[in-house]
Amino acid sequence: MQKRIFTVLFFIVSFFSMADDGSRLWLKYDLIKDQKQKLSYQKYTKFISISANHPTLQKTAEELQMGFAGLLGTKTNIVSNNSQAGGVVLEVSTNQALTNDLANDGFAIFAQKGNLVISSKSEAGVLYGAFELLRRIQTGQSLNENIVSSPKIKIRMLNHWDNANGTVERGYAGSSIWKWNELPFRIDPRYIAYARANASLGINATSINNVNASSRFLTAEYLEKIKAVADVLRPYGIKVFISVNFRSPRTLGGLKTSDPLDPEVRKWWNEKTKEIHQYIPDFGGYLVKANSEGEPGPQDYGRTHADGANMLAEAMKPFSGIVIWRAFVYNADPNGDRFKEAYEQFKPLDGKFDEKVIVQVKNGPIDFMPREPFHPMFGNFPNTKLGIEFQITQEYLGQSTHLTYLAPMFKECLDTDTYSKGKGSTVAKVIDGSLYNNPNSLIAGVANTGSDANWCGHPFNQANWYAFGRLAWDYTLSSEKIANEWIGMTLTNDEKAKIQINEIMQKSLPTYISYTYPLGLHHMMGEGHHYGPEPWLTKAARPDWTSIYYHKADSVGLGFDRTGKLSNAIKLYSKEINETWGNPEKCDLNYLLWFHHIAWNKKLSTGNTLWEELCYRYYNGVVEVQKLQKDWLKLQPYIDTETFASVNARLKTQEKESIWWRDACVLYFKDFSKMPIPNSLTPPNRSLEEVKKIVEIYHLR
Ligand code: GCV
Repeated sequence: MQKRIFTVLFFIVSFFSMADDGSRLWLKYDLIKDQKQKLSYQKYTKFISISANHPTLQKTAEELQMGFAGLLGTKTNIVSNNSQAGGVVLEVSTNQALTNDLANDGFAIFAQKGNLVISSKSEAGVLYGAFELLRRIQTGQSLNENIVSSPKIKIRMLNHWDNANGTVERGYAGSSIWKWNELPFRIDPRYIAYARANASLGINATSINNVNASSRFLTAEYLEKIKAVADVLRPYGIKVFISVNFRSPRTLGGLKTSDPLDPEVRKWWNEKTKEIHQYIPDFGGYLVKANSEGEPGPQDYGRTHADGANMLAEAMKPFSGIVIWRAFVYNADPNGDRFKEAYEQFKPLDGKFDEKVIVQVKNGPIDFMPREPFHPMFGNFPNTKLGIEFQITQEYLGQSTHLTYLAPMFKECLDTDTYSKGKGSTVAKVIDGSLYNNPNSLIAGVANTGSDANWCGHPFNQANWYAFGRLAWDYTLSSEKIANEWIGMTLTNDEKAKIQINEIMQKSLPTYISYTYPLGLHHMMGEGHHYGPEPWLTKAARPDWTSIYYHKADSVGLGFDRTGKLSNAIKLYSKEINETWGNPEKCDLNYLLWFHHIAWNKKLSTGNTLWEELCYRYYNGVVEVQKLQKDWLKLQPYIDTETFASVNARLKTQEKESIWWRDACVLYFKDFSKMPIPNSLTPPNRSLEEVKKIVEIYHLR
């Protein structure tokens, strides 16, 4: 008897002291401790009723069943068409007053005849409603009010940069989640966990492979593997897309050309598209990176991006799929300005793309830099469907070691006014289709998932996947609200701790920018790996891959003059934007060096000279990281031990590397400014040569 009691006790103790490896993401469903709260939710747990036998409704019911078991400790049966009270009713309906105005994937949740009804016009909408219900229970919210919600953007997508060999381009969380060598026969349970996590946010599309695409993904062997993944994702409302290599008709089809106007090439794509649909009948479509960074494309044959995209659109005509064509293009012109190149290549094509084509534009004109002004294509292409692409993986934002919460950055871009149709013409309204009456709206995020147990490397990087998904559904949500939800579901529901963690998250991006790219500096990172500082990078495979191309430091000052002398990129924006960003006296300091070459001794609105302000910001960034470290330490009692230790250790690295960035940039620019570091700051205790050595180590083979 005693032995049995001991064994039971042992299991209880080891269960509760078990460290959390983060694998459950924000879908932990741990038991709610507050009895009153638990009781208030239990009144709807007698049953879960589904109105039709549909795989998505079945998955929805199972998710609720699992959620209720974990959160509320109840065993809830799934029934069909129940007529009693006290349960959750899942229904696909067009008749409810509340669902009338909903978008197809929208949902309503309301009490009716003693039940809680989740209603939508589509099965996927019911699934999203169920996840909303679980979110509310997980975060302790009341269910007394009706909930009505519709997505603002139609295609909410993750772009995986995953390769056939299992590596992930710009992935910082292990290898690819797709186990190509095991597919199609073994279905890794993580595919299901991945589908649930995305569905919980309303993400409904996934492009499965790197945009630097291998033709291998179009072979029958790989289509069978992709089909196996698509079959797992389908019940969760997620469509699969494939990134394609434009040269595939040659490499795979044995044709002499991949010219998009060649009839044989067109025939090849038509047949390939048909073949794909035999494996994946609801195939989402193609994602294409063409004539960019060495990738093949229609320009190789003297054709335009529109020629290439429209050829694929033609192949897609018999089907529901679309073609997503990326606008991330730039030529290696030492005298040009990369800022303008996508705009200039695409502008003559406005109105020439097939209606099945969406042109996917990065949020900023260069390349996912920590803070970019919005891409000038937004608002200037009234006759082209434009989608937006953000990067969730933090290539330039601390990768897996720096705590950087990205929702404020995504929102800053979406909320900026393009003024293209007068005040209020925000980037978000260009994207959601409302400004130019475009029904096929798209938002994509480059995924940060990998094989690490916690999916994303840094525990806080999960919040960026979460935030992207929530904003893709509704970009009006505040970054504070999103963070609060994520913290509550992932870290702790202690109110005081939640406030402190939220503060850490909100401060994290300005802190990161302060010690890396203050005042609108950009593109000064280590060559190739894009980690750490390398402002002295003068030679690279292309001039626009160096740092000096962007910061233009000289004896006079710092920054890229985009107002007419070197480039007139500012003119791509509206008159209103020219009046602010175009004027160094009025330009938001956060964007100053994006648009202006400012003299070192120029007094800024802060009262400091440019040089002083630069030094203060670099130094302050380090101080802020040290504060983040201290604030995190105070949270230990509220956070699971493994997560706490992981963040704590990463913050130590972050502190060390913030000093690295500060010393590298201050010492390097000092040689140009010829001014001393302000007296109130302690000068670096190493020389520029010593700092440069750190980067050399990174390049050692
Ligand atoms: C997939 C940047 C990255 C590349 C990436 C490219 C793109 O240049 O460094 O790794 O390639 O963007 O978005 O196509």
